[in-house]
Amino acid sequence: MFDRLRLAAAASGLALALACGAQAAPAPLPLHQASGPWPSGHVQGVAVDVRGGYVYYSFTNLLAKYDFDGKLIGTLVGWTGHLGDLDFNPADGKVYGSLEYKEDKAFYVAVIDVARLDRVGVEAGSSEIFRTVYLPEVVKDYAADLNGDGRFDGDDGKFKGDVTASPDHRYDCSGIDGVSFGPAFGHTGGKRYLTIAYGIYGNTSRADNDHQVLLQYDVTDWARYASPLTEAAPHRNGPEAVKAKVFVRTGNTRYGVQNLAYDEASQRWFMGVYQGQKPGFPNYLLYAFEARAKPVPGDLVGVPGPGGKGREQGPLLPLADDGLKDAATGVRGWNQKADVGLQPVGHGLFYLAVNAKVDGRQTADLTLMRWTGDAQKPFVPVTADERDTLASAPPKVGATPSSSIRVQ
Ligand SMILES: [Ca+2]
Ligand SMILES: [Ca+2]
Ligand SMILES: [Ca+2]
Repeated sequence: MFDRLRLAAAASGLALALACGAQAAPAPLPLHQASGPWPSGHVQGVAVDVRGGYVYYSFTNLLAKYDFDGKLIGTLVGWTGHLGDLDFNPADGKVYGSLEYKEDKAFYVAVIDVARLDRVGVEAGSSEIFRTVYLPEVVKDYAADLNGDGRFDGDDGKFKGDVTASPDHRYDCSGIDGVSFGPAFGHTGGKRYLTIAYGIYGNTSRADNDHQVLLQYDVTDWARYASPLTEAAPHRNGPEAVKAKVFVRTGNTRYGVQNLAYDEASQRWFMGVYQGQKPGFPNYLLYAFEARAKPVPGDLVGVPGPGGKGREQGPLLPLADDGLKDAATGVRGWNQKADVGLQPVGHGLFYLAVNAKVDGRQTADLTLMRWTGDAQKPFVPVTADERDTLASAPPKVGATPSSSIRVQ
């Protein structure tokens, strides 16, 4: 009897698996996709579920889900914080995004069960699909009383008109934005870690804000922290420890790393930024570092050491030896807009977003592009033929991007 039941269950499971397997593969990667106009903040980042065939857009206080045909599948709304950059985690099918409440000194990763986002206007606060994990490490740096006057001067309205005026915030941390999964720093393979980049205020008169700061977390046991967010009483459930914390010296960029993305094809991390304003730096728009580069302890230039003596020491990652090069600083990068949407999708293909405001509403336009290796023009749009050729080729894992097609 039980055996028969078990057999029946197995048979129905098989039938289900066959039905799923028989489902049409998603449409090919769209060459273009548009989202909006939305009555929301501007687009902050995109995430792509390549196998499932979905694109996710963060519009600050709205998350939109589309399929590869451009059909709107659902939206998630109803928070007042700042949802920034995103990434899709194929291991659990969830979208991870940075979420900031500066006034509450509360920074979270939003963990969104996007498979269940199937209609427009889902309220995050009352839905089980929206969970948050608190990040004590970020709060410690953001809320540091750096000048030691016994008071934390935070971004709670008192610096209205000039949010960079606070003398506090370690490393000038303004919170978090860039989010991406990728290998442990110094490695190209193995387990994937959630990697989160700080926002950094654009105070051009400070010297301690010239590094990007990146944290890595193992999210395997994050179910124990993931909590519903009640904005009136922000929770503090999150991991005390980070797996890694590294520094990358690019020169100050306003609000740090806007978009963080790990490209499997080139085994390289990309950081899209708002342009910095310090005259001593080249102020590129896009920077990169190699996954294989080992963090090396060294001086954090401009950051005073303990007791104000010497320089603070920290694990440093060098920028990738590619792209434009500033002779004075040695800083390398590209002048490529990558601040509101940068998402590699394999085979040297990337989505890049541009944003626009139409009658007070926000739009995003995505274009599928390929890496060129050209320092002046690192990405160009692909045609359907180029996409199909690249996407059907065996993945070129580990190929240096610039070695494939170099047009200098
Ligand atoms: Ca942003
Ligand atoms: Ca202070
Ligand atoms: Ca990202």
